[in-house]
Amino acid sequence: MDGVFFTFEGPEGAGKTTQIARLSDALLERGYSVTRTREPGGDPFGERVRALLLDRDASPIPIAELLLFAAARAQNVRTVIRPALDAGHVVLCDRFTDSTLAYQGYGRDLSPDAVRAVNTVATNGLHPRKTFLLDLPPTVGLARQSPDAQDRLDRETLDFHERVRAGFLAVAAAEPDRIVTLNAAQSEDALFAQLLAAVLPLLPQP
Ligand code: Z5A
Repeated sequence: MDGVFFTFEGPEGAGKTTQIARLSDALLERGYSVTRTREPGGDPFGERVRALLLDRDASPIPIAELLLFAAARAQNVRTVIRPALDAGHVVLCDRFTDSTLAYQGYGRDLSPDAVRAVNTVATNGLHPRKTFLLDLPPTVGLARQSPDAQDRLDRETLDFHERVRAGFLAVAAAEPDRIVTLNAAQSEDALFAQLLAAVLPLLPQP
């Protein structure tokens, strides 16, 4: 049986990690097998690429940054996501291809066609069944983080983060059937209730 692939997107501090953890628990309680993963990251090699990408002292040029995110994704798709889907799991992935369009496309101003082409190679054509965009203003998300914990991308300019948010919203507007936009400025409980109500009808019986 093929599993179901969900991705979670949004600006920094949107609450993706919090909501994925709650959703995972809720699905496990209902008898589903769940695999959680994240990008960049996922398996040991991807986590090493993540450390390099988020290092405050790193200064990759935009195209090198794009290709490193893609390298981590290629690894995650083939070693974590695809095997879990083949085993019938619900796969919850913290960030995926829409982050690349938003950050490297809109944020870094790389050509959207180039970003899409790289995404296609990295994913081997795998698409999420549904994507949940947790949207909130960058000022709100950044205020939720401690400055000490901020990584290289968190520390970009407010203008960069505004372009990223606009990128996410543009991608969501272009693909309304796939991407569900949720207001991430509301309380954790209210957001989770909306998320769970959107997810459960998409799943087969466990
Ligand atoms: N990136 C990229 O450029 N290109 C790509 O292709 C990919 C990624 C895949 C990855 O880091 C970075 O890589 C990211 C994009 C880039 N960079 N940035 N900036 P990440 O995914 O680890 O980065 P993040 O989004 O900044 O993670 P985060 O700060 O951990 O955010 P989150 O997971 O969405 O939120 P959280 O950890 O659940 O919550 C953050 C805090 O807010 C925490 O204290 C919570 O308790 C609190 N919180 C959560 N929900 C709420 C609500 N509803 N109200 C109030 N407070 C809340």
